[in-house]
Amino acid sequence: MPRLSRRQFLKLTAASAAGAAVAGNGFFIFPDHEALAASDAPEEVKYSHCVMCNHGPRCGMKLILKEGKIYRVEKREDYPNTLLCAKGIAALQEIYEPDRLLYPMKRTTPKGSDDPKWERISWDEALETIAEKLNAIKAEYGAEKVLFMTGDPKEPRSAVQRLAFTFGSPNMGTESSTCYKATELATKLLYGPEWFTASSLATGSGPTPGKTKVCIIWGNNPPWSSPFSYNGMKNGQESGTVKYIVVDPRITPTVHAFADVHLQIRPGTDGALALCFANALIENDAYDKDFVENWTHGFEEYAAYASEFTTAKTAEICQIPEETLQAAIDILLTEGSPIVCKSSAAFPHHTNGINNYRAIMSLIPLTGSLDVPGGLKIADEPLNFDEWQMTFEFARSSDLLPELDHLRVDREYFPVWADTDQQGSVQLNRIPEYVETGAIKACVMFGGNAMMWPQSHLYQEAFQKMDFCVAADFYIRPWTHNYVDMVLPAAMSWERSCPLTVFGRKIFLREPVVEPAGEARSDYRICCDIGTALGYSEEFWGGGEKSEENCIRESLRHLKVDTPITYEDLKAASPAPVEVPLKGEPQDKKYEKGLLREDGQPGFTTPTGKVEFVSEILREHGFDPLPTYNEPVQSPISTPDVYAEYPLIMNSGNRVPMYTHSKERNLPWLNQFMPEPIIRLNPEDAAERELKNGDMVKVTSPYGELTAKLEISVMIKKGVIDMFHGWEKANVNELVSRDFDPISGFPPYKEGLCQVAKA
Ligand SMILES: Nc1nc2c(c(=O)[nH]1)N[C@H]1C(S)=C(S)[C@@H](COP(=O)(O)OP(=O)(O)OC[C@H]3O[C@@H](n4cnc5c(=O)[nH]c(N)nc54)[C@H](O)[C@@H]3O)O[C@H]1N2
Ligand SMILES: Nc1nc2c(c(=O)[nH]1)N[C@H]1C(S)=C(S)[C@@H](COP(=O)(O)OP(=O)(O)OC[C@H]3O[C@@H](n4cnc5c(=O)[nH]c(N)nc54)[C@H](O)[C@@H]3O)O[C@H]1N2
Ligand code: SF4
Ligand SMILES: [Mo]
Repeated sequence: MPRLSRRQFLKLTAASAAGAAVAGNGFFIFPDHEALAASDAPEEVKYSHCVMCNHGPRCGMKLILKEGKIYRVEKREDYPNTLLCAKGIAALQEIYEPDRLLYPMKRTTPKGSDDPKWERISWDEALETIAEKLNAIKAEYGAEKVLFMTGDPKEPRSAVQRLAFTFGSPNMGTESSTCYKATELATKLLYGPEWFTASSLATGSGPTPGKTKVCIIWGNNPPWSSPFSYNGMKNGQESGTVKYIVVDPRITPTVHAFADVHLQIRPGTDGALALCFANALIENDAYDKDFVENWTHGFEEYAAYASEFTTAKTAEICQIPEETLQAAIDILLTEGSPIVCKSSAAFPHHTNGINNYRAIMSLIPLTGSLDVPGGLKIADEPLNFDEWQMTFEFARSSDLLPELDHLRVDREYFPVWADTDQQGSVQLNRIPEYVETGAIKACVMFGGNAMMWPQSHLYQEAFQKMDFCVAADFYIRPWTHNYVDMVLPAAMSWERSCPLTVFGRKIFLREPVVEPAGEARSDYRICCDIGTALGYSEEFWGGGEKSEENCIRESLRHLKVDTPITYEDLKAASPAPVEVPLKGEPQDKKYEKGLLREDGQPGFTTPTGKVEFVSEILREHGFDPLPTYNEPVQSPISTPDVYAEYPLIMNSGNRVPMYTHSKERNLPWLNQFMPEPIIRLNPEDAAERELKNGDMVKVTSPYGELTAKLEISVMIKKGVIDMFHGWEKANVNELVSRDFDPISGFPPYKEGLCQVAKA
């Protein structure tokens, strides 16, 4: 323990109680920290947000500085989150990490060679080169040949959209090609493509104390994946009036904390389970006839199809004991409605993902739980911020995108996705095909990660084959950047002020707390600098140091509110937010009042104006319009021959508390908890293979293999493996197939087959 005065020590430990628990390697993260802590220099307090789990500006942080350096982080007072998690506390190590990328770099060896031999260049040279390359591609082939993309960092998205659409390319995509967007697509098919209806319903919600009767949690583990939403769910539970059904192949902390009944389901079969619930509700007359009659489309067809999913048949499909399934059904029948379904952005990682999720979300209208107190609420009078916290008009998805829409590169592969997307998020999962066919020739990426995709090497090869590829990141990540031409240093959360932070109707200005490291620039500034270099000086205010402020001003200029809110208003209120009041009272059953449609008519924005149990959009695209249950493309039932050789189901990418995807393994405060890749097996599966805890094992699938350390755990269902993604030396995505869900284009990360043996 470094020497501290008693006063300083108490302050430090009290402030970071959670930090003390995780900070096994000591508190200090750069050499002068110890001196800083001990010094009598005055403390400065500043406020910001944490983005360590990529949720955009999220948990509020109070930062304590001395001599311009942050030496302590705490939870921000009066802010809607709990204590900081281990990753939030370790953000201090991330910002002062010695390996950060500090300058623009260009490769000096041809793409394809193992070592790019990076060479430092000036920002001027970087921007000139980028402009020259992109403008040349635009002149010769068209602007749409340039792909703009972001990886999991949500913050840069609006600025990257503005850049792409101003340049003339509709081809801007995000990592939500594997995340949130499929839950949103499924809800669009049910409730209508209007953005705010779909986005406020997409991942469901937790229960309202005293009002909700049943909460069904489908494949979501918030204690580890989003501690801030876990607390909201806990409040519902403490009211004592809500019953919980948890559906998960693993016995997670969520199961421990909530489940009245836990359905330990076979991965990928949730659609069958949801149809079985629907059947039970319909057969027992326990559904909302009034809502169904007046506000839904296709009920007869849906009910007839659901009737195939008897308890006995469903128990067999889902590999759940019939009596446990019956116990869940009994809860639904005896408790009544409203019910809520809570799921996650990562839920539809299946070949039948959209339809499974449609079947789940159909339970909401069936039980009359839509937009009623205690049910699944549609946002009241949403502000016109996009999902990434700047206005649509700022992102220019409202004015420029419609003109460019016909040039989208994804429509030929995933037309339902392309046709229902108004924000401008092309489906990225076919990047290798886009490059192979010449549809894409260059890429500008912010926080991209080739390891996020199944058969990752194909994406690495695609970046390599492009005429030009530039990536902005905090670090040089060889697994992606070895395949690009240039890297740009990005400023971290505490070094930047964009985007705005928006919670409901509260808007916070986030002011930078410290200077960016080296020559790092914020993603918003990088977009403005590139835009200006490309020749769009007016649209990007000439780039430069005032870029972020200019972006915020432009975003606020378009905010649809009665009294305009200015940058100065936000600055005067900071660190407190400016709150935009609702016009009048919150409304229930907005569909009855014409509040969901632009034409002011009652109903929904679907083709029939009703909630569609059978989807007319899907029918028009040649798909079965029902929320059909299809077996995973590879499974014990659909491919028994593959199953004979690979008898374990691959459940990959379930979140761990200490890492976010491929990030944070370089931070000692986090790395100590999981220093190497592990794979979990149920004790019976391990015993059958004569494996012991800690053995190094080889995991093989028809597509690839890897080596990891075995952890034997009752947490995982027999017959299924559990492995986290994002490990460079054991990338589970090399084992995952590219059998995409034909509606969403999502990869089957959480199904597929594999085998485990001693290495
Ligand atoms: N097998 C399997 N694969 C999966 C999943 C799964 O469950 N299983 N989940 C999928 C899902 S849901 C997701 S969201 C994706 C994850 O998407 P990824 O893009 O793989 O996420 P990360 O590994 O966090 O990589 C983000 C990169 O961005 C950089 N970065 C972080 N913040 C910023 C920033 O603000 N600006 C810039 N310029 N760079 C930044 C980081 O340093 C890192 O290199 O993975 C998908 N892949
Ligand atoms: N610490 C940390 N937090 C994160 C992230 C991170 O990488 N690390 N990533 C962020 C991102 S981008 C996302 S999308 C969210 C994801 O948030 P969550 O979806 O809550 O992620 P998980 O914790 O993996 O929970 C998914 C659960 O689904 C279960 N499951 C797997 N297959 C099936 C199935 O077929 N049916 C059912 N019913 N359950 C299944 C898994 O066993 C697992 O317990 O987390 C976010 N938060
Ligand atoms: S849950 Fe943890 S990592 Fe995520 S924003 Fe909050 S403190 Fe940061
Ligand atoms: Mo995600």
